[in-house]
Amino acid sequence: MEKKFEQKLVIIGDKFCGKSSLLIRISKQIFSEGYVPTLFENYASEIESNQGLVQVSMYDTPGDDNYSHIRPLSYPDTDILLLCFDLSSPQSYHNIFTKWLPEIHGRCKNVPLYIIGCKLDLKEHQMADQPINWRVSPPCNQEDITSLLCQTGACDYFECSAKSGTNVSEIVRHIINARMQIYKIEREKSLIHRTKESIYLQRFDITRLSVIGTKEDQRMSTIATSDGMRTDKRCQII
Ligand SMILES: Nc1nc2c(ncn2[C@@H]2O[C@H](COP(=O)(O)OP(=O)(O)OP(=O)(O)O)[C@@H](O)[C@H]2O)c(=O)[nH]1
Ligand SMILES: [Mg+2]
Repeated sequence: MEKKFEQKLVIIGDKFCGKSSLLIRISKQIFSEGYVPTLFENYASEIESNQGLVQVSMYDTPGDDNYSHIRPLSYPDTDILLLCFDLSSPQSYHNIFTKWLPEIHGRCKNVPLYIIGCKLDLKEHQMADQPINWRVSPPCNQEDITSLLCQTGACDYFECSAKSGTNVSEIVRHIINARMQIYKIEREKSLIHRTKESIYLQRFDITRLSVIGTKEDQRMSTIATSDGMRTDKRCQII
């Protein structure tokens, strides 16, 4: 049977920015205009990656400040963190820096972070209609994206629309493939480490066997050092 990988994905960001809608689009391929504030909710999705099938458990969190004290319960053992904002809400972008990055600091160490601009359809609509007055605007070119990634430590920045579905599946596939690539490198590193360890142990055992086989009055004194084996000069048994 094909081996399934498991990944825990957690989504955070301001209330009403579109987190639940994005997870519902990913897991059920539907969109609803209605708004039901989230407390905690889980969704699941199976994604075909370059390393095989990945079972992604998606943890939806409340953006409401009233739940700031319980939201961190979702953070332990996170494999992927999505930090969302609403592309039609300057405040939600501003809050990435003032609220969300401070909240995850120290709680999600070494977890790949992605910044997601939600409601792309509204951005496109409003750009034509009445431009949004941003204090600090989200990136519009590769240079801006690089600067945002440097400031936040995020792996990447994407924009999508849960309503139209634009970019949603592409983003998910990209993120899961990137995560599985890291997993593959980590696994290869640990295999190399284990192989080195077993060579070390074999050498140690062989030396001990030869020690048993030597004459009673003489013995090799073998000293294991952290950087390998060192065979000392023959010494007398007392
Ligand atoms: N036009 C448009 N509206 C969206 C999109 N995504 C979400 N919405 C709407 O925005 C509102 C809030 O969406 P939610 O997904 O519930 O927001 P949330 O971030 O989960 O909010 P909390 O659970 O309170 O933290 C809802 O009315 C959605 O229908 C989108 O891509 N485009
Ligand atoms: Mg929600």
